[in-house]
Amino acid sequence: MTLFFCLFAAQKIMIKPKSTLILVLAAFFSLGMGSTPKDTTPPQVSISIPANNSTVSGTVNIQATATDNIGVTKVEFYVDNSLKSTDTSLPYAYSWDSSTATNASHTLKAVAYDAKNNSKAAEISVTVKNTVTPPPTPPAPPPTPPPPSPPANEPELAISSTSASGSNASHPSSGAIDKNTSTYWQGN
Ligand SMILES: [Ca+2]
Repeated sequence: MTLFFCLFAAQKIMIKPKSTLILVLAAFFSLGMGSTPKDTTPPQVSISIPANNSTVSGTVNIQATATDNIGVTKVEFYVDNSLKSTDTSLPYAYSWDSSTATNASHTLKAVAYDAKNNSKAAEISVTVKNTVTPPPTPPAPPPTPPPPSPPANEPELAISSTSASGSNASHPSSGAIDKNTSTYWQGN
């Protein structure tokens, strides 16, 4: 194909130099000779740390190993399919605070890219097991003061018709005659 265009171009050069130049340039770019080589090969990637199906806690250093036929441009790190970090230089790593995750199984994924955006993913599973600190016990409430005692009852005065104080205390019942004073008490 290249030979065809070269011969074609050479033939045209001798006849019409200006239009031939356009043809040569068109042939040059149509063959991809002026651009970078095509890369359809995706990178290779794996998660080297931590080990698959391992139990982790605290801050977890996740490391990925990635290679490509041309060159790796970046590695993305995902936890449960949520993008957490992108690393563009070696070593491809991400420090994951596992205390932000539940004590359960989680998926860690690394996706490597090359300059042509070819990508490859690698996944592992880990079980998070962090120490769960119980919430602090709230301080005991202050003792409840005893309810105020009702005011002490004053001694009841025994009031009766026969014990009432005053001069009437010894008054006989109405209509009686006090023999001592010969006074007739009118009932009131
Ligand atoms: Ca590649």
